[in-house]
Amino acid sequence: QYVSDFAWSSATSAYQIEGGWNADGKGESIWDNFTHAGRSHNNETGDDACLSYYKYKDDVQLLRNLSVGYYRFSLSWPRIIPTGEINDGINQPGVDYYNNLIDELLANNIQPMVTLYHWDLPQALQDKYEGWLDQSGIIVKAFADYTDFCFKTYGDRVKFWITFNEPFITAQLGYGVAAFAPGHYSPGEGVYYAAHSIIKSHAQAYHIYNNTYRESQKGQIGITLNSNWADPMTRTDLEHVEASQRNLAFATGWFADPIFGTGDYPDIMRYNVSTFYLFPKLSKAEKLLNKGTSDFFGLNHYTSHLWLSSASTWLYQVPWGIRKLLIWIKRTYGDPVIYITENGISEHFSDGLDDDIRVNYYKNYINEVLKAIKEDDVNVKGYTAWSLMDNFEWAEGYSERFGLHWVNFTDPERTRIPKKSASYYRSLAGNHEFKSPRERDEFHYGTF
Ligand code: GBH
Repeated sequence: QYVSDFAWSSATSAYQIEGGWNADGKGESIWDNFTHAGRSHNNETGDDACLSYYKYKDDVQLLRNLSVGYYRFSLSWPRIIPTGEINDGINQPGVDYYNNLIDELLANNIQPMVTLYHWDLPQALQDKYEGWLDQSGIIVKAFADYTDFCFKTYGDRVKFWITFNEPFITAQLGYGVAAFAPGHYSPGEGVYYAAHSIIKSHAQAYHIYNNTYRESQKGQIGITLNSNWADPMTRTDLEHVEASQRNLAFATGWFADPIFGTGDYPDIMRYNVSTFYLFPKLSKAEKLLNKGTSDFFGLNHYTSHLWLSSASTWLYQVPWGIRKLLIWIKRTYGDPVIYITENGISEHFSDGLDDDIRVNYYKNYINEVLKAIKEDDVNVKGYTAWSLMDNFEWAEGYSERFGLHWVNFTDPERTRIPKKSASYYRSLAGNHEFKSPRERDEFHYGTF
């Protein structure tokens, strides 16, 4: 099955692969701080990770061997602006690192998809202003200045921008339950205020791009949300249907309604939260500023509630969940262009190159994406496999491997070796194909 102009991609993020945590003038991020305080699995850190700060040319060759046309990676804000505030100065070697990576990608015919914020806030912004909890406007301004600098510096070559990766996770895990950096515990209230300033920051960045750079640079800009599918246990029992709707509103609508919908938070969310806590308000002007600020719906999808498991306790294999979710996004948010910006599965640290679990996962999930495109007319323009290589899995350290490439973390060279899934993914991306109908039927009808 051939879908023309489909963007095949693979992804990583700065803190998870770069290493060089304090190299050449980089500032400390909240993840440096969090892991140095021993807050992740086994006290593991991203100090070295996959050493991609030094080995980016090797990474580009991995991508080339995968035959993908795109690479989704993120910029480390404190590598570019060590304190987070541009008036304190920029770090030229950090700026150059991304210039070199972008040039190397383009020289190999791979288009950069750049995430501006994949969780590694400059620690100084956390210390001085409480990071995303700040409601004074300083954090919004700092992010706006940073993104403006990135558009100006890299926008001649970068045509696909993602402002935030999974703001839900930053708010909920970073400022709610404190499982992720910066480890601030405020589940009832802080969590909603962190989200509030992220949404405003996103909108500012979008308008800066739209007003100042879009015409000359001709790129797209949007946001990536994570979303699980919440299937109601039955469709005939109202309680189950409402539980599913509540879950989708709290997990996805929280950010999607302001940006892709009405401009405001979902009513069902305000109603439920306000019963116990203060829930932030968006003014009329703010709603207008939020509404429509994404050229595409960036979707990170891994799992649905609840079926076959994996190495990650939260990740169940439910291929049809992605199709249902895609249909739901189409219906709820007016048929947006959708890029799947992450999808993937983990294995254990001890697992090796024969990753049949990942081959099957990709086969089944990508098959459901194809059905959503062909049979349900969902406007999916791209698909991204998480991840290009095994890397630092946040609070789980190195205990979970998500890569198409296996990384030897005890080898100072951090050698990367393609797994079985790399050649499978290459066969799809290289042929611009999903997969043969025979295989598709076998897996679809055989397994589920
Ligand atoms: C994505 O998040 C991230 O964008 C990426 O950086 C990450 O490596 C990848 O997924 C794989 O996890 O407290 O039990 O919920 C996906 C959402 C958020 C799911 C954090 C796991 C932590 C475990 N992830 N969550 S739990």
